[in-house]
Amino acid sequence: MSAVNVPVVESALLQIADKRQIKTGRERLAEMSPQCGFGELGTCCRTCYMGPCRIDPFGDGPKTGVCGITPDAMVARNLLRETVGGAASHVGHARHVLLTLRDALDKKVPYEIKGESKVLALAKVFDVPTEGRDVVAICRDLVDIALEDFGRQDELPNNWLSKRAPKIEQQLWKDLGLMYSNPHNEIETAMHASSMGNDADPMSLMMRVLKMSLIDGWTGLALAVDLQDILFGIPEIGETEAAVGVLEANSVNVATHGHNPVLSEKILYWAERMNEEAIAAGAERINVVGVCCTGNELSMRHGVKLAAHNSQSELILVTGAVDAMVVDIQCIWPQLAQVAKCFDTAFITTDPMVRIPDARHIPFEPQHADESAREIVGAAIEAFRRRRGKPVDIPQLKSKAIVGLSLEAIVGILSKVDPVDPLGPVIDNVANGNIFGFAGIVGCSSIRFRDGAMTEEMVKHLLAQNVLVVTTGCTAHILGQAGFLTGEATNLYCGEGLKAVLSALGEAAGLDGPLPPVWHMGACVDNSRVVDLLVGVAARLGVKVGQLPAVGSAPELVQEKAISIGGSFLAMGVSCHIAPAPRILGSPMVTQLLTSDLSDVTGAVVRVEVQAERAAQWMVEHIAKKRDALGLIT
Ligand code: XCC
Ligand code: SF4
Repeated sequence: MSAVNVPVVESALLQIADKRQIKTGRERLAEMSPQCGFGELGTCCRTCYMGPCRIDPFGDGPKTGVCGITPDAMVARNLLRETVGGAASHVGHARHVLLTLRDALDKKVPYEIKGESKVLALAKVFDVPTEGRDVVAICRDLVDIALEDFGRQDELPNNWLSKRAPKIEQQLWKDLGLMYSNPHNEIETAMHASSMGNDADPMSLMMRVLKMSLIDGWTGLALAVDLQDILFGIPEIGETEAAVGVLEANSVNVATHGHNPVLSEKILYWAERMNEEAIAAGAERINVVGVCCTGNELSMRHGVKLAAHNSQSELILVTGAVDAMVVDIQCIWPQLAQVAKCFDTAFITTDPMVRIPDARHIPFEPQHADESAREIVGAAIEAFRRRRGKPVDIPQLKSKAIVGLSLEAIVGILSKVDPVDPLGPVIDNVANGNIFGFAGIVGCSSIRFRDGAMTEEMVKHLLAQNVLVVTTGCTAHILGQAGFLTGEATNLYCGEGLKAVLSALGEAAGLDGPLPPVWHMGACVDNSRVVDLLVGVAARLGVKVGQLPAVGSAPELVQEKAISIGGSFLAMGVSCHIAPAPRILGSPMVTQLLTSDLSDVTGAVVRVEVQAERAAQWMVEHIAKKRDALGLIT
């Protein structure tokens, strides 16, 4: 079943699954095909019980829903609900971290402030006085500001938007009516407006999509990341390894999966302290590895090894070597519980929102974080006891990976080249074309694209043309496994200009070789770090973010969250490539807006392209246009 160019890790794991007769997502996808054409076009509506209604925009069938709604409005309304799903996920994540931080300050939960410098940096942004005050007091003010953002009922804009986002763009958003107050009110309003018999104007609905995306970007991503940095520290550059070969046959392997480091940080903490118990059970040690975004969080801050991206989450279980897979929220396939049952693997859910039949549920609340984490690590040791002596099948495949490139870490490296004007050398190299431009390649891993190695192929083309790549999310796992997060990749794939810059930076950073050509900036929420980087470069150049020679891409779209993140880039003026097509093609109006007319509104467009080389080529051409407009050499 495996095509020739299936990435080697998947190919090895699929063979094991095949041998053990375990069905995988690829087979379920094949059984599901052909998938629903109305759904793909976005012209299927189930909003009320006169429906479901479906419109074939290309055939002779009905041209509106039973209620008379047009395909344009139907598509926009469906897209809005996807964006709400994404924003609700990120805002919920941020709020959980916020409440944990609040309780930490009152010593009600066993967490403390590890990122003092972040507290001070944010105090500046939010005009919180620092003179003669201790860090807890300053942090309390920040927490109050964030809490107020969740409660405000008036028209005042949300603080995390108005104080954290760049001012020029805010003026545009104000003019477009996109400024928001309380994210919960807005989510309610969006669900209300998109329920039966409300907003039926596609343009109005699309503005709601952009507004919801801003909520995702600022009260979701930025807030979550800012507060996580306060609680767990700002990531620093470090080295780790990626791919299934990081599992160890004779160790207690604990795979942390999900998104929220409030859980995984504690698992790691206790795993380090329970090694003796593991050794008593016959193991060499406890080996915590990371899956998906919480894996990225741990690798960014602690160099924890990266075991699998989302579409490999079931595949690493077929090794039989994962003793516990512990999950928090988002992107958890229910199938994992079924695969775990075939082995001694303890599949452990922890969040009341994520209950999965056949999973073991160990509730994790920050108040009892230590007890729960100990119980979870204990369950992993127990599972190892059961597994001990049985054969496991771990493909010995892994790559080195440099991680931890937070904005602060990047500025730290650049400061060694120019302490007074850290961004100066970057700007010079953009101007002379050594760095042709920037691409944020982010988002999920999709079995619909894995077999063609969509992401890896795109990145090769971009690097050859001197485009510096930053990455987050499951894309970072993909690129890590393929070796792109190493200095060798710089020598292997980059054009001469980019190679020269990265070699100089590698030396400045004290690395043996060049800096990698792909910078791992974290989990999906850490796309706010990408935004902060772009905002910093734009400010230094005195231009708008949308004028930068920069472009985004989600080459293997899976989650609603990727839609709302993409929307927040579009609102900033950053154009985005995406594959597969979002569910908009059934609406001529929405398609025209996103692929073209939006450039007159925010300056950005969406480009759908499922072929890697063509996608990369579009990105390079887009960057070239931006360079032209800035009068830079192309
Ligand atoms: Fe989920 Fe974040 Fe997508 Fe991976 S990249 S499939 S969202 S885990 Ni965030
Ligand atoms: Fe059909 Fe309109 Fe009801 Fe949607 S809201 S299901 S289009 S009648």
